[in-house]
Amino acid sequence: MAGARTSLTHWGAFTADVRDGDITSVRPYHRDADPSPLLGNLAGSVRHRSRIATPAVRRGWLDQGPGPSTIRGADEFVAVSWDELTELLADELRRIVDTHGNEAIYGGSYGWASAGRFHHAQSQVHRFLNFLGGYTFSRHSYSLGATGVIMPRVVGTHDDLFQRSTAWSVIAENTELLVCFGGVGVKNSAVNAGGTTEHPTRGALQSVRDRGGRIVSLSPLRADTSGDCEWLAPVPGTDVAIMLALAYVLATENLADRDFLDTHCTGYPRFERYLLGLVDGVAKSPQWAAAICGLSADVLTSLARRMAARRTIVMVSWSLQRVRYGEQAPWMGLTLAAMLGQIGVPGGGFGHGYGSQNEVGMAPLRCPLPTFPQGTNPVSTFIPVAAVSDMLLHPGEQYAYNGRTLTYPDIKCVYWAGGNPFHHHQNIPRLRRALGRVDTVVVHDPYWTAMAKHADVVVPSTTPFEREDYSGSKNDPELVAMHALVEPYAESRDDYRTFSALAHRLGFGEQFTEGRDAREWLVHLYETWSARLDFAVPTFDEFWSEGRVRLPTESGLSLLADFRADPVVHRLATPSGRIEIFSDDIDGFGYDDCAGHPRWFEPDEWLGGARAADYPLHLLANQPATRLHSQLDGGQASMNSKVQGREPIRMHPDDALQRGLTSGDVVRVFNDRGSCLAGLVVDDALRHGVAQLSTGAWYDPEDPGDPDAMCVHGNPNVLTADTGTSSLAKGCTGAHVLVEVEGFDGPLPPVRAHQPPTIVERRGDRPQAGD
Ligand SMILES: Nc1nc2c(c(=O)[nH]1)N[C@H]1C(S)=C(S)[C@@H](COP(=O)(O)OP(=O)(O)OC[C@H]3O[C@@H](n4cnc5c(=O)[nH]c(N)nc54)[C@H](O)[C@@H]3O)O[C@H]1N2
Ligand SMILES: Nc1nc2c(c(=O)[nH]1)N[C@H]1C(S)=C(S)[C@@H](COP(=O)(O)OP(=O)(O)OC[C@H]3O[C@@H](n4cnc5c(=O)[nH]c(N)nc54)[C@H](O)[C@@H]3O)O[C@H]1N2
Ligand SMILES: [Mo]
Repeated sequence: MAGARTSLTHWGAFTADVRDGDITSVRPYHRDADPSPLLGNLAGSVRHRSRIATPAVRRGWLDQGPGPSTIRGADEFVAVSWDELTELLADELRRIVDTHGNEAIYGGSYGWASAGRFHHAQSQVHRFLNFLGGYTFSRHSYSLGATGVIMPRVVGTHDDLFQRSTAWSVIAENTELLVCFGGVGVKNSAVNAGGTTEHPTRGALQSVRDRGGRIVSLSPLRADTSGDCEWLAPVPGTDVAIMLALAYVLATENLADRDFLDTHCTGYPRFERYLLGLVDGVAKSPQWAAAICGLSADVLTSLARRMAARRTIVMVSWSLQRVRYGEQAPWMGLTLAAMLGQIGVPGGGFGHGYGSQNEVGMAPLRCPLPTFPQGTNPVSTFIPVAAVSDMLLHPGEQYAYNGRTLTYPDIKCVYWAGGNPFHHHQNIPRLRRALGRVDTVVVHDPYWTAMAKHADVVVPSTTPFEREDYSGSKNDPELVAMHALVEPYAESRDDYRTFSALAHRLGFGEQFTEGRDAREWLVHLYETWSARLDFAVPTFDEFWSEGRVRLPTESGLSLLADFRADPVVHRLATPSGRIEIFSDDIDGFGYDDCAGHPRWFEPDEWLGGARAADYPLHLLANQPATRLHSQLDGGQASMNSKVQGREPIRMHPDDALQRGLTSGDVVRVFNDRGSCLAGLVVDDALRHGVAQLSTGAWYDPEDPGDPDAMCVHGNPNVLTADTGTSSLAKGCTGAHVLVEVEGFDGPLPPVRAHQPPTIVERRGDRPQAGD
């Protein structure tokens, strides 16, 4: 059958060679101009030793029953049969619901899991829990916690900023100056939620250069932009001060577009009073910003003048809002672009996340996608997603969020499928204590991640390569068939099958499955989708054998072009219908950490603050170039980058020299929250005083019984602060943290991150997992 072995990941489409039940090599999709190096993690991943072979239950939970426990993460597991697992888990869910109500189940289950639309773990778990009677859910994402709340308030949308962003083709043809806060990195644009078949970023940047356009990358790391650019390396966390200084030059040199500010924005005069120092006596001048950001006042002044003189797009990466006061950078970037008056002009204006994810700059589809219905949640209790530890540790407490006062529910069961909180959450020692408070932790995953090791009930899922599915992204032109490449490993099952069995046992099997198996759902979803389209697509069978369907897209978009052309007809979904440089609503909340207009707040974790006396290195805990988050950390591309088996940490030569360290050393990275080992790479392509340790090395505590144990592998989330962006959004702030680094001279602890925990057989007839 033609294309029988095509599949796809969040980082690209490919054809696979398989042998002995595993992928041996992959070839990227031939139409992908810039395939992702992350494809290198796939070979050997299906039968990797870190796979979960059988259902398993934590010894203490099995023997003593559900309840709070400090031993999670250090206990042994008992292998059980699927029938036992289904019975134990269904009974426990029934107990929780009957005793504590559905609100006591936290089913936010954040995480990326697989690109397939049917076996999308979050959709599966949410549909299941909805039929169970509901669950406490989460809002927003770790990706865009601050943006998700601030941008709808000030520009009336969140999704459109990405899905209807100015097309790369328009930038390639029109932009003269790209000013990229956080760079415009091709490492990140490798990835797109729901999969991708094209990677245009590198090519588009080259087209800009070929036309004589210039790229200014403001980032502590040179690697954040591919190819030639003007690299300005400010002190991390100071971008808002830089943007204010640029705005100050525009305001004081008569370079701001007053017409655009009058007709399309509201509140500029109030913001300008702050900018000029009429409110607090501090003019936000280039001299003021220079002392904060470490770039010279002349550089800032001349950049502002160049921006006003050319077709300029202000790009703000998502990383800039994953910090304390993260609401300010996207809001100020938008304000700066509004002052330049080029919003809605081809190739000018504002962009958020070019180089953060591949969808930005890709043309949107002209049609919907097939989707697996999740049903409705009868429970209305939710948390902002990164408040998970706060919630578990503070049941019944009130907190401020987006103009409201909410109360944390009393959670008894944490149910996770398709995410890894020991990857994504901050302050892991605190997370471990928080998880210790609940009665039951359930985790579905194909791999023994740290989250699975901290669970009571462990459900072995299949990988996307052991089942059938298809991709789907609102900004990718193809729907790709994900064929089953190999048989499921050991006793692993897809999440749909697990939830179907649980649903049957709990009495809502028919409602959950609607009588369909997975293949029948794929056909059903495809056929109901294709019947709604106003153009013809192949039948399911044709699609399945062809391996792909090409879908129509909208080309040549410029963000907010309609609004620019007619701000009355195309008013924004903000209270004023305009861009809100001053928001009466936000001002009215009276928060001391987010005011009525964008402004500079001194971060807690930055080199200009008091903490830097003890922890003088600014660590960027950014997304890894070698994998997607924690996924396939044991794969070849990821493992090749490790130093003595530890995640690489990059440091400037001066900082290494000062500490007597050289490349290849194992170092201890620490602050008052925790510590980890990492492998040193000395590199002059970052600003001095800055270190970089990507997320994603699997958490590997030296003593699994001690929540404060050192991670011997290099997970930066043992160091990061579990603090929200502000009272407005309470978004994730994991991007930055202050640390100190020293040589590690003791005997090197072994890395056990990718090994299964101890698993015992309950009865003699069952195989031992991990063999
Ligand atoms: N310090 C710091 N922390 C951060 C960030 C940062 O910048 N700095 N970035 C944050 C961001 S933006 C994000 S999005 C998060 C990402 O955090 P996550 O999305 O939680 O990370 P992943 O490693 O992608 O976790 C996905 C898990 O799903 C599993 N999985 C794959 N397929 C399936 C399946 O079919 N079924 C089931 N049940 N499981 C499956 C994988 O094995 C993996 O364990 O991290 C956040 N954390
Ligand atoms: N390869 C790969 N790609 C990914 C992911 C992955 O795990 N691996 N994850 C995907 C996901 S879920 C998301 S949400 C996006 C996230 O996209 P981003 O949030 O944009 O990604 P990061 O890698 O955290 O940050 C990008 C760069 O911003 C720079 N930076 C950090 N802090 C500052 C600062 O204060 N000022 C300035 N000027 N620059 C700063 C860093 O040098 C960093 O390399 O990435 C996506 N793409
Ligand atoms: Mo993300």
